[in-house]
Amino acid sequence: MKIEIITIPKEGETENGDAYFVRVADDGTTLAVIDGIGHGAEAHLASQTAVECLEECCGQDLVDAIKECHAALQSTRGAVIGIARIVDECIRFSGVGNITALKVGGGESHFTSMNGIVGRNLKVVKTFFYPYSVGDVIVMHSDGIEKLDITRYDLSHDLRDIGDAILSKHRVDDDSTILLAR
Ligand SMILES: [Mn+2]
Repeated sequence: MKIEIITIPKEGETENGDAYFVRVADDGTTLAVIDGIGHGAEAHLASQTAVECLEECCGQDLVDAIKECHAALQSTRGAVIGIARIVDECIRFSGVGNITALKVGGGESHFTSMNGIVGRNLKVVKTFFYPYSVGDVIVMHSDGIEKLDITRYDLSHDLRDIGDAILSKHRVDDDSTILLAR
């Protein structure tokens, strides 16, 4: 699986409040996009705390990983997190808050996230399951990218080029992260 991620801070900020996590292991490929609430240093601290937590705990069940992050982020302003794990022909997805995540291939499947903020306000966390076939493209992004209609892109192109094109067209005034995997 090829994975490309582009993440850039809000204009005028030196620290990025968005972050990502990737782990390729025998038990599957795990992809996460994290958006620390707000922007700047406090958002950066929140999202980096989540990355450090995932480095420790992401071999676990995804719901448990999010609960671990919730505990770790208590002293921060919190973050929204989407985590996908691809194992054989299945994608598992657990999300809290507004990380957009979808799969393209045989149509579009948008992954379901639950409401809440990790570290602040966590209610129900669930894992949803989606079929995965080789060649399908997984797209995940923060709310620093808006109004993206992925069907307008030729997903057979180089993923980095697609990511650059998406950022140039759909970036808004926030930290912005796009993750593409195929
Ligand atoms: Mn944001």
